Amino acid sequence: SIPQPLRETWRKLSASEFDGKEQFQKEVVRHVETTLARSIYNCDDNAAYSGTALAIRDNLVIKWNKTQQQQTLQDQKRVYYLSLEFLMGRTLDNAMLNTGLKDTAREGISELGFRIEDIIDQEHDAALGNGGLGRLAACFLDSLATLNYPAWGYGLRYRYGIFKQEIINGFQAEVPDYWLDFNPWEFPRHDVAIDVMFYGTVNPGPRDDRGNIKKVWEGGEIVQAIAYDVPIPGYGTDCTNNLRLWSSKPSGGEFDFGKFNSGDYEGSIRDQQRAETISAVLYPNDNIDAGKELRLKQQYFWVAASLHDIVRRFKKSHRPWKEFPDQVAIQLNDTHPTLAIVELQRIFIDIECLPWDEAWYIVTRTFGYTNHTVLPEALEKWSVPLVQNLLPRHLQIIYDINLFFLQSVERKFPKDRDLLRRVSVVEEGTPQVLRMAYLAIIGSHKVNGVAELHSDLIKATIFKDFVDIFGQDKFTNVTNGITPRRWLHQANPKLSDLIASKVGGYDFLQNLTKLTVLEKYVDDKAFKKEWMEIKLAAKVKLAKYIKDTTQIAVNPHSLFDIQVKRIHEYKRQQMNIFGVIYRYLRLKEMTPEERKKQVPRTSIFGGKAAPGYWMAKTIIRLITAVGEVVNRDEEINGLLKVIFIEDYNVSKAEIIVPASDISEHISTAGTEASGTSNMKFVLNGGLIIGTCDGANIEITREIGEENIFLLGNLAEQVEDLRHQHRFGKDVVMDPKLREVCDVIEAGKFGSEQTYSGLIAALTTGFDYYLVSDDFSSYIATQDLVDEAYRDQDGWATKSITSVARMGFFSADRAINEYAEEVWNIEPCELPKSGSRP
Ligand code: GL2
Repeated sequence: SIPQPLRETWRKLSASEFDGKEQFQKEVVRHVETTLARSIYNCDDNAAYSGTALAIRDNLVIKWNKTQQQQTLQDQKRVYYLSLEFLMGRTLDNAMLNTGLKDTAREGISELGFRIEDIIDQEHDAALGNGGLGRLAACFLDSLATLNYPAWGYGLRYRYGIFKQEIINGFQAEVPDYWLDFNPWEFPRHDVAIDVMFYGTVNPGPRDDRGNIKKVWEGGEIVQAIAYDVPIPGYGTDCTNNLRLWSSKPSGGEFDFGKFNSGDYEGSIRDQQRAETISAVLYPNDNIDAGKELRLKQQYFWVAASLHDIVRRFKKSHRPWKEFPDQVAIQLNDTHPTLAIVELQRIFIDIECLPWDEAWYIVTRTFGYTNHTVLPEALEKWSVPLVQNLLPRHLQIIYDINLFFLQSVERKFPKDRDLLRRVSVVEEGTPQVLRMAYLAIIGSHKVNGVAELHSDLIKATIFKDFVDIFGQDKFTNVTNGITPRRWLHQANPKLSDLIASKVGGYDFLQNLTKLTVLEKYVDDKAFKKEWMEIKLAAKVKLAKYIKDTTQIAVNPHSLFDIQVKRIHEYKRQQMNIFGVIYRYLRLKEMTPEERKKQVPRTSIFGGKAAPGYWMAKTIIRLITAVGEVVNRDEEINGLLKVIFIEDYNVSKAEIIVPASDISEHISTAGTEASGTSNMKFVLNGGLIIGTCDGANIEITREIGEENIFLLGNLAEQVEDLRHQHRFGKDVVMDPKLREVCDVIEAGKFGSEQTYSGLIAALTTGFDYYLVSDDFSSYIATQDLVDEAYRDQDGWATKSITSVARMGFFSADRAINEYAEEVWNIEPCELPKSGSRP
């Protein structure tokens, strides 16, 4: 750092934020001309985007530096959010809104000859996540900064994010998503380089102070982790937190010069590529555990680098180790970072030479674990031989953690051998596997689910034994939330402005319960009219997007029925498309007079299927095939359209979400842990049709049963129904569904063979997801939706009332709950802009 006497000079010269339109313009032009080496003659939208992003970034960086200095100075407890996924989407618009620069930028850029919307549109999404879990992490970062919490995110800097989806001949094809050609939002920190070891052996070393023989893990392959930092601005505050993403590179040089010089060019770069492969690509599975070695490498690489960083920061304070949990809270976003528990224990006992019990006490007070799923196929299990080979020392520590845990269980529940078998981290079998969720529970002081039903379910089912062992208090619920900044203010500025005009300004964006004021206006005719006009404008915008990208014209006055999310059997897009087919069949039977009475509908789908998930890909194919038949059927034209929006992602969601009349959240009860798009749609004045699952239940409680279309069997009925499917006598398919299947099997949507798996899942596959059981209820509920939509005034009432009651679902509320119940952290107030720490 700069010597004391010179600091005054330094301070005088210190960079300051631009202020006002002209200074902004000056910065944009300067960046276009000098940073990009472009000129007035070749500045296109893309260059204008880069110039704008760089100008906004300059201001952001100044706030970011101040925040980091202040947080270091205050030296409070921090939270570290470990997530393998951060589905950030675009940054520029969000950064402008959060820092209050949007209006300045809009005007400034327009005088330079560009439209702000076109510029925003140039940005590539940062798509480092699969779906809800990754987007939740991004919303949480926004809230942590907005609420001034000292918090860091830690993740991986994938060179390729989630693949880009193309629809070719109706089928999904995957294209790599290389997003880093120009990314002004990251700052490489080549000085923050951490060596991470894999493989190797564990050997006896020298004796420690207490005379015990130390274990030395050595001789492995070393890969370097390089930090890339991303500033995360809060809304209406200068607080700008840090997201640190690790990139892998070979340790000790680019490539092997020995091999290079002897002519072995391929060999010389092989190690480099091997190292770089670790952070090369995001695994594209949502709610499925693939168990691949490279994935385990990613996990350890990220966890080891992050913990090294956290421990190093703590050591700078020269506090005793026992104060570690008073300074550090680490949240495990799902089981993906569970090795952090083992790594911290390893650092304490092998490197810092703490006694086991002392170390373990600190470890367990540091971690919190969030469970995001009960689906058995998503629960992570690592094969013991794999871990033995890749992380031999960690396996020993896991065995010890497990042994001491099982001994404590034995003391509490003597001779219950089956209990010991059930709760052991090591599951017997060939090969043995490690149950990561169990390890996460044992190593954390709090375990939470993400919606009330989900938190109750994990306590009653997959983690029941652990509740008996550790007691109720260790298990809690934190219902998910979403950031209203991105999902209302940014995505739907007109609605945000209208709301602000009624609830007394934009404070509601930081205190979402202020939305309740809107209830006063549910009978205000002028307000309702404006409300519905804004909804229509959003539908017109989406219709234009659909026309531009698919050449299909949809009627913005039709009922927009939207289901956008990852394609998964448990989310039941198949039930939706079966329902669409059923509707089509009814329309075909009608006389022209009867048809005139029908509510026109546009069924919109979007979402990616995991590349290896064949059934999900078949569902996409059925949707596109139904579209091909229905959209060109002139007889019913206008009454039904079926659209599949290619490559659904965060920036597309920002167009789609404001445009929905009804959105579908129809998972088999008990399978969707929470869901968060349900919250986004309702916050934008869309109604929902859904099952009693995940956060739908709490949404119903908040907005009222009269404002939601619920359907289907309840979670507590699911097991019985599944049993009946397998062992019951006269199990017959719902007749309406039978009719739909017959039409598919008759080849109406192309070769029936394409769909044989989908039909078989309902019949010989015992209909695990209960499509047949819920189908009648689904169809009947869709009829109620039509009925309600005919009454546009009543619809507007439901829409406004629902928005007014959505305050609970702000991610700010969720973060405050974590801060209080799990992390025990306080906000860090920054001095007002202008003054220096
Ligand atoms: C998920 C759940 O499926 C989803 O219901 C939940 O809203 C999110 C965030 O808590 O987590 N779990 C999971 O593994 N993925 C999710 O989206 N991928």
